[in-house]
Amino acid sequence: MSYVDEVIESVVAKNPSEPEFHQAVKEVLESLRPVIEEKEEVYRREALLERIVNPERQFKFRVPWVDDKGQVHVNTGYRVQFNGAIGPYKGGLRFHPSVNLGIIKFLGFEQVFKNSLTGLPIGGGKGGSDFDPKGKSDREIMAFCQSFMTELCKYIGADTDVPAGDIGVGGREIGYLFGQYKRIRGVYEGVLTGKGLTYGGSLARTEATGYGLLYLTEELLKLNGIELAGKTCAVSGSGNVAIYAIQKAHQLGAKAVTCSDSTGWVYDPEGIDVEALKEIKEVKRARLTEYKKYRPNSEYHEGRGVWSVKVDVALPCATQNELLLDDAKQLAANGCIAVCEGANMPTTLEATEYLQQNNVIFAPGKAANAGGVATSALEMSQNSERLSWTFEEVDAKLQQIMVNITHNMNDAAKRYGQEGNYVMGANVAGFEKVVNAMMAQGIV
Ligand code: NDP
Ligand code: 2IT
Repeated sequence: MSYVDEVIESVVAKNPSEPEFHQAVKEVLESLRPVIEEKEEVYRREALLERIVNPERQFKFRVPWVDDKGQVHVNTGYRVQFNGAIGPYKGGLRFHPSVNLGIIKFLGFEQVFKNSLTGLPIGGGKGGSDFDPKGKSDREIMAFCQSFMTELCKYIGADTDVPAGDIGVGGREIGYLFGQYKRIRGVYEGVLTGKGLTYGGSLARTEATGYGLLYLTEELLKLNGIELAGKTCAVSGSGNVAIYAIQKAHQLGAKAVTCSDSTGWVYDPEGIDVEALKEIKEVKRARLTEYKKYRPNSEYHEGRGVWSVKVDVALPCATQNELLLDDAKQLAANGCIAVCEGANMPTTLEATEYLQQNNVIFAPGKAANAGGVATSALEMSQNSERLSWTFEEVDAKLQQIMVNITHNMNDAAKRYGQEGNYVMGANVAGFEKVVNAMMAQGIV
């Protein structure tokens, strides 16, 4: 059996009930086959792949908190420090009832290669909790965040592990988490990114993932001789990534006509109204049913359905496995040119294969959504030098990073004779740097 197949088999056997982790490992290792086969003997002797698929360490802890009625609840907290070969562990925290160790491991594994692709010195990690922030008061959110950080603060630090936001964790949560870290550890340091601008946050971090997604999409289309301006886009999700993806799409002359949340989706043929969306989601923290009040000509539908709309570009920005084989078929049949992933692993393996086989340009999340973590690394730089850069400075660096990622994944795919296979290109480009660093640092 080939080394790749052996390792995939052992990951499945040793990590039962973690299908998302299996999926992420398969996607990466399958596409790295030619790279690994070139050096199979060395890699085997070094147990390189076994080291790559095993987190360096993982923490699981109890998070008790009290609700507004005095009832005590207990959630589970996680932090997985996946790979620290190229820098301090870096990656977001997710608060969502679906969170379990397998989800955090898939996200941490992806993060290792994504962070490497940014070209910046950050290792890979991820954390979170099965806590559900929906419908909770501000005080309940604060109580949870303080309890979560009381445990997490033992394992993190500006030079060791630097968490940030992800699903269910935005500016409000980062503020409460930072306050509690500072209170317990007594250190004012850049231990989290995505902080508020008055206490060490970076301009453009809020916008970075969505903006970066569009910078990469524009560059990738350009490489393929296509202009983004004038194209229509379907966006899923209506959170941090989706909102700023829609905003940047409009700024670049494209039109985003959909968005969604976990209960339904909106079709606005005139283009999604970003200010309305921001007010509904960032201020009122309400459902998308509200959108029609702002835009009477739009349609609201229950359930899922954004991929049924005829568009040129699809930008999944909600969650994992939200774009299925049937959706891929429908998008391709409707003439969709490109799918670029704003979320982490939103497209299933079968859907990805179908899109690639049907000549739909496909940019994997670890490249396409890397602008968020890249700007987090820029926040870390600013914290280290105790300075703040202007919005324009950060945004220009973000643009350059996304352009570089686009070319690096394109070149890596070409080097292995698989031009246009950006899944392979991104995995190869991300893997090479991490493996180099690991080999140089010995068996650790
Ligand atoms: P938010 O919490 O801000 O928004 C998430 C959005 O996705 C909401 O509209 C939410 O709807 C929807 N959603 C979440 N889970 C589900 C689900 N199970 N089914 C249907 N809809 C769902 O998160 P972000 O925008 O930050 O994150 C979105 C994606 O982007 C995630 O995959 C995340 O890992 C990835 N990402 C985020 C980065 C960042 O900087 N924030 C960076 C790189 C990637 P509802 O509110 O109804 O739950
Ligand atoms: O998936 C991701 O890259 C993030 N949620 C952002 C991580 C970060 O450290 O900014």
